[in-house]
Amino acid sequence: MKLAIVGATGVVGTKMIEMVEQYEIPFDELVLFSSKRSSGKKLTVKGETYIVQELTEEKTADGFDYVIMSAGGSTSEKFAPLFEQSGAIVIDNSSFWRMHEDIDLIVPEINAPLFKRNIIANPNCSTIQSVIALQPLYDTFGIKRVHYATYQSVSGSGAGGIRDLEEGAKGAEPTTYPKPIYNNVIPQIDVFLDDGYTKEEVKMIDETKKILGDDSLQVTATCVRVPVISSHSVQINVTLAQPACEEEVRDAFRNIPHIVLMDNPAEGVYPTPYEATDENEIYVGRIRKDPTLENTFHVWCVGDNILKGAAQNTVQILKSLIDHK
Ligand code: 11C
Repeated sequence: MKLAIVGATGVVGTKMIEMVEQYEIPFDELVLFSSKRSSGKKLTVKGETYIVQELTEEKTADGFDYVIMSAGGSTSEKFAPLFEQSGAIVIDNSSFWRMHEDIDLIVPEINAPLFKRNIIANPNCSTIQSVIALQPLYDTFGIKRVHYATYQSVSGSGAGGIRDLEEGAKGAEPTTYPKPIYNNVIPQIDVFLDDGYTKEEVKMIDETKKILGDDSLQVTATCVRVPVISSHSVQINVTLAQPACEEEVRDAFRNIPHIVLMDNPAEGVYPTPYEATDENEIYVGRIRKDPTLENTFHVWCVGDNILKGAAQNTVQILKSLIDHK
């Protein structure tokens, strides 16, 4: 099996390499690609040293079976179809392909690809952890409406976001964000659209419906950047399709291997980015009834945005394709 990792030197790419090792992806040949700027760097995978190569059009025809990409929308737009035409299955972490009608948008715990095309999209990080938390409720009670309020870490913006926070603490001006993120919160993630929503908010709304396969779902979102390095937090206000009590909602999260329920506020037990960072599971807690709306609950959800939100989900998709081949 010949595997390519595109964007190998980035924040997500380096975690993809760790995940390829952790999930024991059985490749015979591996090629690491980056932009021209990062080419020539040396990276170690499974004890072997690899020199990162610049991705060019010619190299997409080098007989790859699988390609995992995290190199931004324009790179994915151009190169994913070239790899696909050369016979590879591409799993892409950018936002470019996600909402195309013939492209699968996959969280392996929830849905499986239909393969109209051989490009599979990895969802947005804040969407992945949120749909992981919603799925048990969707399956048990049905869901009518969802309101997300996010508290997203700076690693979601890659190295530039981490730099803005760390250098901002020393007084530097921001270069990635429109305002300082150090000692601040910014209610803008990605660009504003004509209706006043941001692109990140629209991603969460559209991708949630696509992954759960339910266009009738009412979803809205406000996405906010906070001065945290790793792990996104999402406050989910969810209206169920049928009545339930708090304990039944809590029970829906029990015994699910990829979810950790931390919900005992009286003992100070609830999840924060501190607990979720570097962990593969999604954490939920602070479950309580919202008395202002019928059948409605608050669920607090925290997940490592670089792991399950990006690199881990991508490599889990790859593993499930290899396992079911
Ligand atoms: C953030 N969620 O935290 C974004 C990063 O569509 O893959 C991921 C952007 C995307 O800034």
